[in-house]
Amino acid sequence: MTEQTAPKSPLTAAEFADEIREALKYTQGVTPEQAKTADIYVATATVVRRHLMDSWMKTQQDMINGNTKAVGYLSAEFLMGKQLRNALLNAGLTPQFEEAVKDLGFDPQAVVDAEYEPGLGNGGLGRLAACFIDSLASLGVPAFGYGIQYKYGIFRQEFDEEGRQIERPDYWLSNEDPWGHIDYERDQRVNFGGKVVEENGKRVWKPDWSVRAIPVDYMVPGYASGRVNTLRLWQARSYDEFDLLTFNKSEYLDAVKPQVKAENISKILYPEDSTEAGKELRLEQQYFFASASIHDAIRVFYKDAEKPDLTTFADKITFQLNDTHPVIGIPELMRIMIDEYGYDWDTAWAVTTKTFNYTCHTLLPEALEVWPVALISKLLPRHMEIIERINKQFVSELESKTDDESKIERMLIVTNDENPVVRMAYLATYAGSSVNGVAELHSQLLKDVTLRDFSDIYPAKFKNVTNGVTPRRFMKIANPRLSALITEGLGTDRWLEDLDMLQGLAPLAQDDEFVKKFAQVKYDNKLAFADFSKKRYGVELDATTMFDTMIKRLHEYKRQALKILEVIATYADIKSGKVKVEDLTPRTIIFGAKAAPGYYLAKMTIQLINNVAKVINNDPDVMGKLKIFFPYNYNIEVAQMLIPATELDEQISQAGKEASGTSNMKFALNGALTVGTLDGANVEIRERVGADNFFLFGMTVDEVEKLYADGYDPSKYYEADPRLHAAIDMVADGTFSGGDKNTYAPLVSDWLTKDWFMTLADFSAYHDIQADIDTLYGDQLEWNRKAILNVANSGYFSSDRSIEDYLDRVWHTHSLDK
Ligand code: HBZ
Repeated sequence: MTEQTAPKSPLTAAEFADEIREALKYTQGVTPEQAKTADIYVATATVVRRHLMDSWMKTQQDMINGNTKAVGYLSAEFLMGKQLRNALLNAGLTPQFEEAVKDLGFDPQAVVDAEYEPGLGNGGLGRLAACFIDSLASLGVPAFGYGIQYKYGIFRQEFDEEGRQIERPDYWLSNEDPWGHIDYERDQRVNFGGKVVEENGKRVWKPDWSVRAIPVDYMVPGYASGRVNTLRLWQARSYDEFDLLTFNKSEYLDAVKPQVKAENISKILYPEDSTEAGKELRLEQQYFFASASIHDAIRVFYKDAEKPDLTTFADKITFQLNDTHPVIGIPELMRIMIDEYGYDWDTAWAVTTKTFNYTCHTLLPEALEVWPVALISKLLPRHMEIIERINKQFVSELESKTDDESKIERMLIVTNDENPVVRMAYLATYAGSSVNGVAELHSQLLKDVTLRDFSDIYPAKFKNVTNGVTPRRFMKIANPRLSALITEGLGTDRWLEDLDMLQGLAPLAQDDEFVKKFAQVKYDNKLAFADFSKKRYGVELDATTMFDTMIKRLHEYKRQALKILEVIATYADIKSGKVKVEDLTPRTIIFGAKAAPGYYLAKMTIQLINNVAKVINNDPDVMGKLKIFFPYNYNIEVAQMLIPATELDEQISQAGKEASGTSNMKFALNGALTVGTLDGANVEIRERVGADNFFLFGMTVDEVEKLYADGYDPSKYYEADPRLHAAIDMVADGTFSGGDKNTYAPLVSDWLTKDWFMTLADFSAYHDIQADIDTLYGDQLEWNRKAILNVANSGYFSSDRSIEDYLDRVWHTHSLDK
């Protein structure tokens, strides 16, 4: 494989091996003979870090000393995935690594696999943050990712005998973390609680407890840019580790109480992906990292000056709020400027409104975060005062712009009902310079529906930045075979930095020889995935069947139920003899999904899928023509194996509910065809790859709205479609629960009486499109031509392009090297 433009390191493989030996000796204290694979991994990571060190320090210096405004990406989640291969690629050290490790007698892939995947995110939002910091570094934009170093990441998922999801703690730090550098000297104090008093005509916050925020720094190496940015994740520690007095009285547990309270803050990532847990601890987490990060930026950019000139703050850094989780940073910057540095309100406001921008990632009203005034008052009393004042100022501003009182009432940042709450999305929209959605359709719906009143009054704030994904991890690393073929087809590997170059593949879709090579790559990827599933999960897969995949968090709006009902309906057709097994296009249907632990129907859907799998996979009548594989604990590692092996990608959410989706982009870039609704970024993917190369079905946003308005009755669809009827009956009659009719009763009852996301209404359309899919699949040359066109026309979905759009439309800054 050529790596023409990847940064060339002067290091030879032999030198690399020597450095690994040295690291083994001086950091781990083992000889190569004693070393285990995990030791080689840690030593290699140490070596790679050392080689990135000069670029890291230079990037920091250039950022601090230059005039280029930096980006602070504030995110409660960074779903990074394993680091080693990415760091090697970006440092230009992959070939030397392969050779050196083999020379030392180890298998390079085993060394890479020895890394434990950090799971510091729930899903799309967290992974997007990881793709974005990769692109920021690759484009040479000075940036910090700021977040929390949770001790426990997203739970490890297991399935029990009954097919139910079990959540196990994910203690990812129980192994050595060679990437994180803990920096005790650059800690920050974060205060909580207490009260606000009047002193010399000033409001003074007297907090009653504090936590020590300690940064753990991760390098974020750019690809071929020579730049290395920083991901700074905060760890919470107590100031009074241990209360000796209490301990001496033998009250051992009480003695560690303050420590426990403080450390709880960075203990666990909330496994929520849609609704709020409503936990006090969660607000503590949000304030903890927002406050520490803002203070940190002041420290970095004003070099610890006693009296920094914060009127220039917005020229030093612009903060992107990744959803509402860091929005408490807005009153925090106000407070810092007014209370800590003595600025007046208007000056603080002018700086704050220039500093923050907000990205919204949802359309579900229940996912828009609100915090009870009572809770904020208790935890952050001074911030509550500031928010009240912002709200007051907002209302008078509105009164000057509109006479519509009900509109003003609807827009209030602090509601004035019996149990008032602060609406964080509204606070961010009012106080930020810009608010953006994450795909064209989503941004439009934000303007037309979710934040309509705001877009009426502040139209210029509303922007769109369509999401993207990093081609380094999700093509080059995940799919080396396709990457090599693309490089061969284009005659260069520069496409990894300029993904629009994939366009050059379009003519090759007509070249049968190239198409066959492409088909071979897909087949080899399927074999590799089958091998992985055998080794990791003990499940045999048949690589000659169509690999049909649905991977995403389990949520009703995403409609995993639609997929499984279609499979069940086909099964029912086989059992009743309506369909001859021999006529079926054999498919392997693969699911990957975690459900929020408290999300009852989502968990029940997981259980159903597992039990449908058990029945269908073992029924001789099916003759192996349909097989369901649901690997537990879907994560980035599994995604990297599965996406390159997938032929059909399921993006079947109810129109108007998926903000964007990002796996849809990864699949298209890896040559899968999509079956999908007109939702999120599917719309833009279809526009780009061409309607002929995308399986579209289902209601549009307008049709969905109309059906809600007319009164939706799912039972009508059940009565009207015999296949749907049969499928739901099979779930209800105990076929997938050992004859027990109660097991899935809540799910069945929800489908027939509520079905909020209209799974039943879209069922027939979804079934009809399957015939088109099967027909095309029967002509492998045609299928693969279309798959190539998907790759060729999806370059737009690089996160490099997303970052360019943010630079242009939102941040108004640029690369250090410009
Ligand atoms: O953000 C996802 C959207 O559902 C998806 O359409 C989009 O592509 C992606 C990136 O923009 N949203 C999430 O992943 N949201 C969360 O994970 C989440 C986590 C904690 C919350 C709320 C939402 O409290």
